[in-house]
Amino acid sequence: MTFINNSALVKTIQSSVAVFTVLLLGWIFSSDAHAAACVFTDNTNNTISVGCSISGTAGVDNGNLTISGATITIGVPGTPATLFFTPGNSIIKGAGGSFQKAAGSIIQKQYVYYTDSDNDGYALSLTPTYSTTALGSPYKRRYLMTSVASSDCYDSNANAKPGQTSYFTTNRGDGSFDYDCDSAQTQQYTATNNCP
Ligand SMILES: [Ca+2]
Ligand SMILES: [Ca+2]
Repeated sequence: MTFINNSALVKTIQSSVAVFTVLLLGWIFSSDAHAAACVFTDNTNNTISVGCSISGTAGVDNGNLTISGATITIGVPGTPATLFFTPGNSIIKGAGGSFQKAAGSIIQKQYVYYTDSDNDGYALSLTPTYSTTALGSPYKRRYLMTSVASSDCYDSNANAKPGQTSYFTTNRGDGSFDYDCDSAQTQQYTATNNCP
């Protein structure tokens, strides 16, 4: 067995450990990319005062966004993101407010739409459409949707939608009686009786 008793080697290892520790702590504490995801509320003015991060595309539909005393981090290196605000609204930098944009990340004025052909507030697809110009029907702005958490199972009949509690005597239009979008056709009356 060989024992190494080389003070230069020991110092090199010690300095390497120190450098690694500094880098690790820097990575942990300097990056807002690990901040929680920003939470925005549509159709009202939002104020962000705690650092948060954005991945993908996020923003406020029909409301102003004020950043104050905190940093909004948009994207991470290698994965840019978009912070949007809608036409007629503003992004306001208050005292101590800032943005940290990864390369390729943008702040953009644009609309966010969903396709809602039957105008029941539920979209057939939960993938939004972003546009810098206003779009008409069947596009509906996100803040006007009833929900973008559940999709419309049939976008050609406004009575067929998530949460529907009424029953109907005719099919919704495609032969199905699934009006509440639970992927089942539920009968209101299931008992069978003989007429006297
Ligand atoms: Ca719909
Ligand atoms: Ca529908």
